[in-house]
Amino acid sequence: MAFAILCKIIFALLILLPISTTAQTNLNITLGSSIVANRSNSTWLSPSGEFAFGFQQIVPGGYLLAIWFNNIPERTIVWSANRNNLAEEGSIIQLFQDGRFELNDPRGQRIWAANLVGPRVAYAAMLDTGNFVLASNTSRVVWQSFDEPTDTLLPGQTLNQGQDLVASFSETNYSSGRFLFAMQTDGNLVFYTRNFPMNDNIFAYNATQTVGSGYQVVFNQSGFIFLAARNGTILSFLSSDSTSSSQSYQRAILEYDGVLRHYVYPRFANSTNGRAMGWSVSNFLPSNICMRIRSNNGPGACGFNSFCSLGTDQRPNCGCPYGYSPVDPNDRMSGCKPSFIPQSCDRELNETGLFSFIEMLNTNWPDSDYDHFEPVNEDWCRQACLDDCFCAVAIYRSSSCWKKKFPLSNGRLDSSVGGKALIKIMSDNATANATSCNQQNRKDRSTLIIAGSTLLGSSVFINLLLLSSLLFFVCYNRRKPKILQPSTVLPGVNIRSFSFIELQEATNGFKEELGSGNCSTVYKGVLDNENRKLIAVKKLGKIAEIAEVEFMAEVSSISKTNHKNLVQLLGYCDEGQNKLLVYEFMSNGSLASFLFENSRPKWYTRVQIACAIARGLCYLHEECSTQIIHCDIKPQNVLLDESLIAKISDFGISKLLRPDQTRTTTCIRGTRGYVAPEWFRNMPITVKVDVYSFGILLLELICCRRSVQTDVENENEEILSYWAYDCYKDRTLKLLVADDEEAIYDIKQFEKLLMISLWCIQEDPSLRPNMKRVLNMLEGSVEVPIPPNPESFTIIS
Ligand SMILES: *[C@@H]1O[C@H](CO)[C@@H](O)[C@H](O)[C@H]1NC(C)=O
Ligand SMILES: *[C@@H]1O[C@H](CO)[C@@H](O)[C@H](O)[C@H]1NC(C)=O
Ligand SMILES: *[C@@H]1O[C@H](CO)[C@@H](O)[C@H](O)[C@H]1NC(C)=O
Ligand SMILES: *[C@@H]1O[C@H](CO)[C@@H](O)[C@H](O)[C@H]1NC(C)=O
Ligand SMILES: *[C@@H]1O[C@H](CO)[C@@H](O)[C@H](O)[C@H]1NC(C)=O
Ligand SMILES: *[C@@H]1O[C@H](CO)[C@@H](O)[C@H](O)[C@H]1NC(C)=O
Ligand SMILES: *[C@@H]1O[C@H](CO)[C@@H](O)[C@H](O)[C@H]1NC(C)=O
Ligand SMILES: *[C@@H]1O[C@H](CO)[C@@H](O)[C@H](O)[C@H]1NC(C)=O
Ligand SMILES: *[C@@H]1O[C@H](CO)[C@@H](O)[C@H](O)[C@H]1NC(C)=O
Ligand SMILES: *[C@@H]1O[C@H](CO)[C@@H](O)[C@H](O)[C@H]1NC(C)=O
Ligand SMILES: *[C@@H]1O[C@H](CO)[C@@H](O)[C@H](O)[C@H]1NC(C)=O
Ligand SMILES: CC(=O)N[C@H]1CO[C@H](CO)[C@@H](O)[C@@H]1O
Repeated sequence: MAFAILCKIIFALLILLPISTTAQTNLNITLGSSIVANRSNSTWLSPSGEFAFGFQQIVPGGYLLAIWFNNIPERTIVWSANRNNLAEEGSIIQLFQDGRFELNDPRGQRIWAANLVGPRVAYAAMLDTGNFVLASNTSRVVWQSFDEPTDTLLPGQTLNQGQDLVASFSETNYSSGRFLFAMQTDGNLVFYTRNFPMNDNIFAYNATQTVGSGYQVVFNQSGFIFLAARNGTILSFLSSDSTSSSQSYQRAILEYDGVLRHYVYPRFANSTNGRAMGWSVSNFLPSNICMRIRSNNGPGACGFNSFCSLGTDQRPNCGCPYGYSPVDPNDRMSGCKPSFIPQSCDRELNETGLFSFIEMLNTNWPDSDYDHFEPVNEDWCRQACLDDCFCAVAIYRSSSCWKKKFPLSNGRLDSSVGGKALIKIMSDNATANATSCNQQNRKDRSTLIIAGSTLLGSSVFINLLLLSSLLFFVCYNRRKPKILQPSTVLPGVNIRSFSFIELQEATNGFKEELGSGNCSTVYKGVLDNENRKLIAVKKLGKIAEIAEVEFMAEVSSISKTNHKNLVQLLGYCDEGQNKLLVYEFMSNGSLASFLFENSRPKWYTRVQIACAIARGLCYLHEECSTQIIHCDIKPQNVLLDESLIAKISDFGISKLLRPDQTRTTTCIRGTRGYVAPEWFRNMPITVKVDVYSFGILLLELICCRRSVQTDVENENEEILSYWAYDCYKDRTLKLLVADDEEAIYDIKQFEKLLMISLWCIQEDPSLRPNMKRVLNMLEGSVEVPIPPNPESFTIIS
């Protein structure tokens, strides 16, 4: 994800890159002068060189006639003439002999012209204030860019009655967008949502309430922005910055997200005042746009069916609820569409059973409700929405239940909202119900054993628990485990309770360490009285915080699992601080060492391991009495027994190992391991995080290399998931397979597994299949459709 952002930044920089060098140095632009929109990048500069007038190429072959900051690498645009009608290559801006100032395309069709009233123009000039002027022979200004602002005000500029700023459509599309900041002729200064693409205004989301007194917005050279009356009295301060414009570049812009921001950029390295060299926000209005836009028609701040929340950087983020995806992945404000087919109202179909709810706290779509009930309880509210095909979302708050219908508008997520949104989505299990994962075992066992004989002598139980670098132990189960009393003997559970002394003896005083992670260490042991059975004893450290109840609840839920692709829990020890788990010992160590530390294992063995892991996960997700999300699927957490049967370890304990209650997102930037993108986002964590990790693991299995490998010759091969998609898309599978002859021989199967893994690593969790479906695809009982680009889901929250 970080990589994708970087790419975007680089792309944006490329677009806005160095133009100039061929600027004219004479300050008066004489009659007859012109600039052609082409690669020669000629410009007219202001005397100091700080501002340039000319063409910027916005899209290939599409030029914007603009003014920009020329002395900073960003080349920030502050004004443009033809934002809604880009000029093609070869278009020409010309100051004609008769004083007309016009932009024409190569065929002479007029794209834009300065609206001239008054004496004849004698010359033009780009001024150091950022104002481009046309003046008469007596130096009277006939036309100036400051009188036709686009979205930006500069120091020295005023916004007068009847003038307004119109936001750009998006960060990179400079067309007129969805918001307006208007100095009205009645004296009121108002922010409006625009009825895009029409020019009328829908909803005022902030206003100074200065009808009759407001006259103009002034941005003065000391960095103050205020609303003044006709007699000069200041009616309202909008912003101020302590650095004057001699120390910093400044601008105020109504940005595409509807927020007016006052930006500052230090002119010299010695005048940064602790700021970074670059644009930083000094002030912004309104303080929380997400909460202010609430209109009866129109989508709100983020588009229909989306929700808006203020990020830590105080910028509005647009998000889609779980189960929804952006209408246009390239336009974060385009709104969201359900990724499922909404409930049918056909009574004969009765789809009630196919739908369930996702909960979002502090979220609401005010004004989309069509029904309100009170006093009711939450269960009643859920059922009422479930039974009602018109109900898209129910809001439950203090004994009240509101039913909401499509399209949902004015969505917001804010701590002041309170209550709970119940978002009705089609259950994952309802879409893929074809074959059960119990219908398995057709191909695997015999071949596994054959393959097993040829392999490895090395393997000790290393890396059992390299919980290591990744900091994600939080895992939230929507189905809460049943709470047990601490003293209860686990009912119906076939595991032993060990004393600490017993385990101390079995491990010879915790002598032979098999592996360790942040919060636990694993030791090898042997049970003397049970046929010298080998065991692995996991000692949980730093667990003073683990509530007794929670430990036993987790042990109970783990102990109820029983599947041949899960490492079996044999017992536990719970004596105060001493909390240990006893597992069967796995003689062939971890998949990580099997796959990466020795010669390449057989293709067929690797495929069987993939199927085995899929079966284990499918069981955890769908078949145990308490659904278990693993949260940390990776080769280190898959162990191999003496017959090379893969077993998943460390499931069910993610809650016990969390260092704190929050998702920690530090240290992850830039690397892309096994962690699903929703960990970084404000999205619910579901079983789909395991599907994602499985997808990465599957890629590693078929390609027999690590998901991130930095010592490769070709940079675009570093991140396996990106490279794999490229190879898939470009039909260059051979690059991926490399010299793996067995895989080359079975290239059809290789491609199928690749396609399955591309489905699993979709950034949008709702696009990922569930594990049952993954298993069906692996087993061949379900076709594998063409996977989309995993990255096609943009970063929206
Ligand atoms: C740009 O246009 C000018 C004027 O037509 C021409 O002289 C120049 O060669 C062109 N430059 C490029 C790079 O096309
Ligand atoms: C004009 O700018 C483009 C990219 O911004 C650059 O590739 C090209 O070399 C520049 N042309 C001249 C004549 O400087
Ligand atoms: C620009 O032209 C005007 C009018 O011809 C003249 O008064 C002025 O001195 C010129 N300025 C410069 C810097 O050449
Ligand atoms: C400016 O131009 C007008 C005609 O447009 C002419 O009458 C006047 O004398 C000129 N003034 C100067 C200072 O050249
Ligand atoms: C910018 O957005 C507008 C409105 O959606 C669209 O019509 C136009 O094609 C876009 N321009 C570019 C360069 O993408
Ligand atoms: C200036 O105008 C404002 C608003 O119209 C008014 O309240 C104020 O009294 C005026 N001040 C002076 C000094 O005239
Ligand atoms: C800008 O406005 C502020 C606030 O009224 C004032 O203190 C300051 O002197 C003004 N600066 C200039 C250069 O006019
Ligand atoms: C910062 O450096 C610039 C030249 O780079 C100089 O003109 C300016 O006076 C310096 N400002 C301060 C506050 O030292
Ligand atoms: C639809 O099916 C559910 C059970 O899935 C049942 O409770 C409900 O009464 C049915 N509704 C109608 C209208 O038949
Ligand atoms: C799907 O799962 C939900 C709980 O997540 C359950 O209530 C529902 O009955 C399941 N539906 C089917 C068709 O298995
Ligand atoms: C899913 O399978 C269960 C039995 O496993 C069946 O009762 C249910 O009707 C199926 N649901 C769908 C939507 O096919
Ligand atoms: C510029 C502007 O209209 N600002 C106002 C926005 O709304 C807040 C709260 O109502 C006012 O305090 C601001 O003055």
